[in-house]
Amino acid sequence: RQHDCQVSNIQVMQNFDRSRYTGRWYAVAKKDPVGLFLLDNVVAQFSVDESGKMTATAHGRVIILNNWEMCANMFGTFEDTPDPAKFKMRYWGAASYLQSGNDDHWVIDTDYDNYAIHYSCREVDLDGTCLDGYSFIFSRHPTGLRPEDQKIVTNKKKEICFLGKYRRVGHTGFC
Ligand code: ODT
Repeated sequence: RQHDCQVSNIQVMQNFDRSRYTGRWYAVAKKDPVGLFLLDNVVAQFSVDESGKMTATAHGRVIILNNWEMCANMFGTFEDTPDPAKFKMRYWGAASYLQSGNDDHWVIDTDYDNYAIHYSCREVDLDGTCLDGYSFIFSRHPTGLRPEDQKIVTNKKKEICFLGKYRRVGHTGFC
């Protein structure tokens, strides 16, 4: 039952290989959570440390407090779970007034070289669907997804029940 929108039935990347996932990823689209934070110019950089743990940094344009626009520098550490494609992400900002938290971080699909689909449900509804979640579509290419990857990504957006809820994430050089 792949399209019943149950968070617990969402299929994630099989045999996820964190070392092949390292390096730079450009966000090309985002489904926002309630109280969105990262607006655009979002770039994530994943690493695997000497103990094998995944870590990441990210930056992006944000608007904080009274309409103050800035580039947020963010850090994340990832706690492993029994599923190699499902992590718990603890994150915080370089400045104390930036968001921090602990979110699920699932890798839905990736070919490691071109595209990746990230998913996080922050709040599961009583019926088992996602009440508040967010998702990033990443590309290795700052210019966006290759045409041949778009079909795959559209299908996955449908599987995670976020189809039609994404907006394009621009890269203007702000960060
Ligand atoms: O932007 C939002 O609305 C919610 C997302 C806030 C989390 C940002 C935390 C980034 C910490 C550094 C980790 C980078 C990895 C990013 C990959 C996917 C998105 C979190």
